[in-house]
Amino acid sequence: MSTTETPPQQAAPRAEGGVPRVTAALIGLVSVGAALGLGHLAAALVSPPSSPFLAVGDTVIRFSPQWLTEFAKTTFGTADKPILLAGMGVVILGIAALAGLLSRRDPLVGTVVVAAMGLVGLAVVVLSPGFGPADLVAPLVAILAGLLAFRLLHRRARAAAAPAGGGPQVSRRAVLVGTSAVGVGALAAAGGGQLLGANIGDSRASVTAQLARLRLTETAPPVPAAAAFPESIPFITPNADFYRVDTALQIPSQAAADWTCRVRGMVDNELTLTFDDLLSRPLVERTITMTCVSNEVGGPYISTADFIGVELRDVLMEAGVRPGADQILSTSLDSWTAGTPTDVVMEPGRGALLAVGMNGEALPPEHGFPVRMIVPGLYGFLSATKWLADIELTTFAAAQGYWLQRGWGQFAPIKTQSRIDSPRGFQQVPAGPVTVSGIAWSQPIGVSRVEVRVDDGPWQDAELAAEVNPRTWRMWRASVELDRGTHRVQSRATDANGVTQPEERVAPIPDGATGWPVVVFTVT
Ligand SMILES: Nc1nc2c(c(=O)[nH]1)N[C@H]1C(S)=C(S)[C@@H](COP(=O)(O)O)O[C@H]1N2
Ligand SMILES: [Mo]
Repeated sequence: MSTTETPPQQAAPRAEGGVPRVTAALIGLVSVGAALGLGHLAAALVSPPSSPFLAVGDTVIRFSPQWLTEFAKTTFGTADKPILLAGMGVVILGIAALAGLLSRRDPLVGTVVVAAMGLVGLAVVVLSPGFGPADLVAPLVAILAGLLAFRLLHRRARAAAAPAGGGPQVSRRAVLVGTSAVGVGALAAAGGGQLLGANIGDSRASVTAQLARLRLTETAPPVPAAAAFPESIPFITPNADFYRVDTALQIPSQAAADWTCRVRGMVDNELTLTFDDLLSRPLVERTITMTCVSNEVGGPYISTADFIGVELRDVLMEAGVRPGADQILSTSLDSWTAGTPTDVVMEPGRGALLAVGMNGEALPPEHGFPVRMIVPGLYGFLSATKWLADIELTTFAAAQGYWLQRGWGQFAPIKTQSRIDSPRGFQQVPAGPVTVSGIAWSQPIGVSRVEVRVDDGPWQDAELAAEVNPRTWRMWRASVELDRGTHRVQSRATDANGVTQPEERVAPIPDGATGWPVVVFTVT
């Protein structure tokens, strides 16, 4: 009879809600998680920059307006990248969960959203600088993983939500367990990709061992005790404390054995350098203070290390720079670029390096392993390319480096500056003589004088520690006698030519901050 032949539609009311809300959202989230995780793992195996998640982050950085990158740098400092990635993760997974929620009865919305996100990842990877066919693997793996995870999990969840007899029986518990398992797998894949991508430890260790065995043609004299006062910061910055500034979301990881760098463009003899070529050239060690143009007056983006490397000038002489090639355009493995004035690097005695070592080790991954450029006296943004991949001799008329395109200067020699390190701002110091101390720098000619003044009183000469070389910072201190209460101390440095750092406050953009540092503290 017709009454016993219940049409399937009539059973539908029991499953009307479709997949429970939490499960539905979780399925969206976990599926996109699987796409990101497996995409990251596939990229680590094939071509690390092709990780769709990181490629999207790189693109966000590349196309961010200049005020936004400045805001991020000044607000979050070196945490700006983790914060960007975390923010992106929240947005992407939020959309994914929403897509899951909208697919409680029908997988269409979720399928379309997962596919669309995958296609955005694919497009971003394809349009990234340095794209090659191998870079297709990771975004395609991501799309497949996302769609497959979503369709399978959704089908199981629908089956569990359907009434008994409506199809293959799946318990709700099994759905949650299966979905969670995919989520855990996604996290494991992402973690595995992260580990694999960063694994250049063996190559670094062997470079460190090689550097220890090689005879240097010039060694940096040990820093004399007289170069610092008891109250000074360490003269040589340990690698772990060396300031770090770059646009890299994922540190490029290339083994030294795989490194090559062409020296090409407006040269008579194009060169292709390997890492062994560099080590077979005369190696020099130099103590150099590096500074970032973004450093505010009193800021932390300055550090000093003993760098080991090859004279860049000698390499360029060998390549034969053609007349008119006023720019050395260097490119990193992550497609960042810097345009260095050729005449500065070619100055005899400037001491620009293709550096391979830092404080007795191979370069740390975050400071440019295996090879970086360093030009004493120029801010890093136009000279200190890390993870060096290519050197092209060209003109400023023909090409612009990364930060020049974003409004920073074409020529930016490091400005003479001083910084007060103690007392710290708002510190309470006991009554009696107070020692004010700090650093001053004027690469590459050196500092000849530092003065301090308290509460706009007369300037008084600070005591200078011994100069290590004119390419490094110089330590200073002064003793001041003060009444109880709040005081304001300032400093100013004078370079070897007798030029004093200007009082006028100028922002870092486009070519470096100026102004006298001020510290306010209290004598109790
Ligand atoms: N590949 C690459 N190299 C780079 C950068 C970068 O973003 N990418 N930033 C430059 C800037 S602005 C500075 S100040 C120095 C900082 O070097 P450090 O991180 O070793 O201190 O690296 C330079 N080299
Ligand atoms: Mo910088």
